Amino acid sequence: MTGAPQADLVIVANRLPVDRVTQPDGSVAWRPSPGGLVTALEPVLRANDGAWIGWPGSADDDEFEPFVENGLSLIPVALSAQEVEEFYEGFSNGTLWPLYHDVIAKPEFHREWWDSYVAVNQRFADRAAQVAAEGATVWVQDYQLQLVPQMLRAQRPDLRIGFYLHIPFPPAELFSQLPWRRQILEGLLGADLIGFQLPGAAANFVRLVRSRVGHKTHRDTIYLPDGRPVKATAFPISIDTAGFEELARSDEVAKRAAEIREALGNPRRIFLGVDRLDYTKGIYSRLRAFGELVRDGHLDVEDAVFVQVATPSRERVEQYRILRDDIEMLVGRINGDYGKIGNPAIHYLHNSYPREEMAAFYRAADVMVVTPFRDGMNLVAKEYVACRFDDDGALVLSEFAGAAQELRQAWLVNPYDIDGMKSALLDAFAADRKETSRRMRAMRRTVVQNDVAKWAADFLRKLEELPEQHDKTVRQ
Ligand code: ADQ
Repeated sequence: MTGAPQADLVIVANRLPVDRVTQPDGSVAWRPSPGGLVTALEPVLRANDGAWIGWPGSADDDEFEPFVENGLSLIPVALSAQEVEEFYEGFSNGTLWPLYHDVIAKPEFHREWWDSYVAVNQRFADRAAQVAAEGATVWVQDYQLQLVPQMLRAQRPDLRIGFYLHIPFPPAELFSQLPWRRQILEGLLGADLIGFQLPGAAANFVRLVRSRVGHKTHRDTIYLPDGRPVKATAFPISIDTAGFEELARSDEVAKRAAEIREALGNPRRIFLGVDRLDYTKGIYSRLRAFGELVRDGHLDVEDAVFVQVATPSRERVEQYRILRDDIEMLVGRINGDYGKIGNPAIHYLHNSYPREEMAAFYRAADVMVVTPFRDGMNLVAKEYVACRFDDDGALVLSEFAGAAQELRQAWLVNPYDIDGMKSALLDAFAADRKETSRRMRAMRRTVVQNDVAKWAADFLRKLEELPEQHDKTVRQ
């Protein structure tokens, strides 16, 4: 065992909250990749001698020593190139991701991928077992690590174990396709508390456990044969609302937002889409809907422009390459058919941007268009709302995004219904200030009251409250 610290709170996630970069002289450095999760957990981690276990993000056989970055204790787990292919791109993103998102794409089932998933989960569990102090709390994150709770409990029954699934949990009819369905359910049941984005996902899980594993259940509680209860509960995730609002209010972002509007030719309305380039996000259908509105003369390219920011994602997975080609062909076709010199209908950016630039996009946009076919939550919708401190701007939101259960005042759409999306886009385009303010004010209340810090605190509090033999508690 390497000289890892003993931690009272351990986060186990596929990725570390830093990226490994090799500098020109060949030495290794770490660049923080700040996301909502680390922002929310940082204070609790610091207060509890916390540690974060994760993969540094590049395939390499070297095992790195634990290190401290920005006061956070980070513990890297190495993946070989073959494991990146089989565990990460394969089982995680080629099997579980499409299966858990309503089989929008066809999941592939390969036994070698599963073997690799088991081996990598075991490695993460072993590392957590070494690092966690007696009676510590371990919080495992997301679909890549669903076997870790059980593997960890087998070695360390003294631990308090939580698990959170960031993506949807599918209905029994779909989940049951998985050849390893029972192992996954049992893997998760190693936790004391399993968090989901929505109550429906938690109910799917409880129902599956009852029918496939045969355990007794009552509401959100599952009773294991040894008497240990497991809770399956919804904790809708959120964002660093105050942080986004502060950014959006800054002079730099105001200036940059004005520059963006200017560069776009100061159109009457700017539509904005921001997504990882993923087939669940509904980018193609939304651009088609917009293109048809321009084609049919409902929108004029001098009046309305669509900015689509697509973050490069999973570029080595075949389905993602095909999707990128399809979207880029569609953008080219729409611009070729309906654009004018200096006025393309769609501005398409395939790039990642710093938070400041994202805030400037949100501030510049009049209509935010978020139309996934299925999405655990969708943070982009909440980030847009957080940045609209002037209570202006319209949100068009898919009813199949988890966020739709909270942001009821958005223009809700069914992304499979292109005509329905067209009328929602037009309504949002034409809405007057009174209407947009009424809706935005209500949505802002929700996002201000429920930020990511509250999400993390609610989960950890619930985990602490569970009637267990544990005696240590996490200081909040
Ligand atoms: P994702 O599928 O990645 O997350 P989402 O919730 O929208 O989806 O989060 C994307 C994040 O990436 C946002 O914070 C956004 O600002 C950022 N981002 C997007 N494009 C970017 C770009 N070009 N440059 C920089 N940043 C960009 C998964 C689930 C979601 C769930 C989250 C959190 O699929 O449903 O909401 O986890 O649980």
